[in-house]
Amino acid sequence: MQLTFYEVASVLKAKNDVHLFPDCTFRKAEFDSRLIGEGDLFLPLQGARDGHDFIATAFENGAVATLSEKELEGYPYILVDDVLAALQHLARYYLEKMKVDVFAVTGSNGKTTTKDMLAHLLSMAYKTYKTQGNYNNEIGLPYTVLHMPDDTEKLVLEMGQDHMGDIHLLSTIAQPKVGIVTLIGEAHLEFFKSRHEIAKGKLQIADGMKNGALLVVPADKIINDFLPSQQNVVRFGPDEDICLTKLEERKDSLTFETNFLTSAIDLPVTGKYNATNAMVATYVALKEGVTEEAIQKAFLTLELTRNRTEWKKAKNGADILSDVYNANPTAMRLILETFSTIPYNDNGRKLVVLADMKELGAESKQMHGAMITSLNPEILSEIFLYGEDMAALFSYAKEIFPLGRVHYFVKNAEKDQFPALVKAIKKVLQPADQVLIKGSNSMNLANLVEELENEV
Ligand code: IGM
Repeated sequence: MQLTFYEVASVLKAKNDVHLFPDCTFRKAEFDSRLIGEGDLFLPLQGARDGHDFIATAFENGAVATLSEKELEGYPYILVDDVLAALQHLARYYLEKMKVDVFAVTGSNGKTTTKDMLAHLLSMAYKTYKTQGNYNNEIGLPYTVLHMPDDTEKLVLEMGQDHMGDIHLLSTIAQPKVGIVTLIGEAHLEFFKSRHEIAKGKLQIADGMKNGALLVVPADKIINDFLPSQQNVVRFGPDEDICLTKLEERKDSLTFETNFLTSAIDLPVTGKYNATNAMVATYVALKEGVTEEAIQKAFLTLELTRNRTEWKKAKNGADILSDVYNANPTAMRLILETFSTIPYNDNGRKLVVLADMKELGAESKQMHGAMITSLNPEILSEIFLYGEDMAALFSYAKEIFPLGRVHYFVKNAEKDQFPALVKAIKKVLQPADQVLIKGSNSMNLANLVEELENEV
């Protein structure tokens, strides 16, 4: 990362005298103290817990400085009013300093695929970096910016929206050269009243874009009210500015032609929506000077990232909200709160399966127990807890949930009740139910999701 201590202090208008501390160049910036290494800047964000509680751990792990909203003794720090606002401000400054071109992708569906495709095509001609995992919110986006390699030329950023105004903020930080909206969906995970409101929120992608910049959007009429006049708007869809003119689908691949390419493109993935996503990525890559030949070649080696949080279907029809790769207290609380807010299926219930979050250190049991404030017995019908540290949450949950509605399963060096966990869920899961499944990767909940997909 090309940022020095004094530079960051000056950009953020530090409220303390940083010249009491030696200057240095930061290696990288992290908000999770577990990821801090030698030479890093710590960002104490407010998550499920206050990041300021982990400043000492960050320094033990090698941090050379931290941002802070409080005065500190004994550590080099930069005093700011609001660490999150500071992170966002720093990301904006860093993009300008590093002179990278930003490509922003949003949309209810297909944004991850389109981002991956565009980044892959651009990487044929440029040093390209992109959003990793689900780092597409007001924390993840600026974090992604600070994590781009020093030689990055093109940066492809995914922008997620949970609330009105989210995309406005992200676009203002990123100031994209190109904006892409993939689809205005019904997305049941979004806190929006109507498709019209969703469209309004997504079109805020133009808010940080310069006059004349390229904005690629679907032909969907719902966005007509929000089309900006200052940007170069290109619409995609049948008989629109850009469109598919031919589509051949096979078992595990597809071929398409468009109204702007001279030859056909082969893709090692299926689904018409993927042809559309690929067409949009191709259009933008061509505009950036990637050749048609390079694009054709690139698609043959495309690898798409799996969505970390995804909706799946159990064999009996129940909806599974699966998030089984990574866990920290903030992410677990966020998904519990989101899951609790979405509408029920007709006559359906909400069930929750939570497994241990790993590597939380000495306070781990306490942090697991604290999840109780995100478990509402009036909303959630049944709770399944799995793993050693989840025992702490079990002891609280059985106090507030009706008898028999909270189940606990052991997993330790001696004993693993995974088969009993699977059996218990299969016994109660009804076709109209929704079930949230969340825990650290090493808890192997991916196997549980697979079991439910195959047989209930
Ligand atoms: O939801 S997130 O994962 N997110 C990341 C950005 O992109 C979108 C999704 C997320 C967010 Cl939005 C915000 C925060 Cl602050 C994650 C975090 C986060 O990393 N939270 C963390 C904690 C909390 N609360 S990381 C972490 C804790 C690690 N920490 C425990 C608390 C380890 C630790 C344990 C014991 C100690 O004594 C010291 C450290």
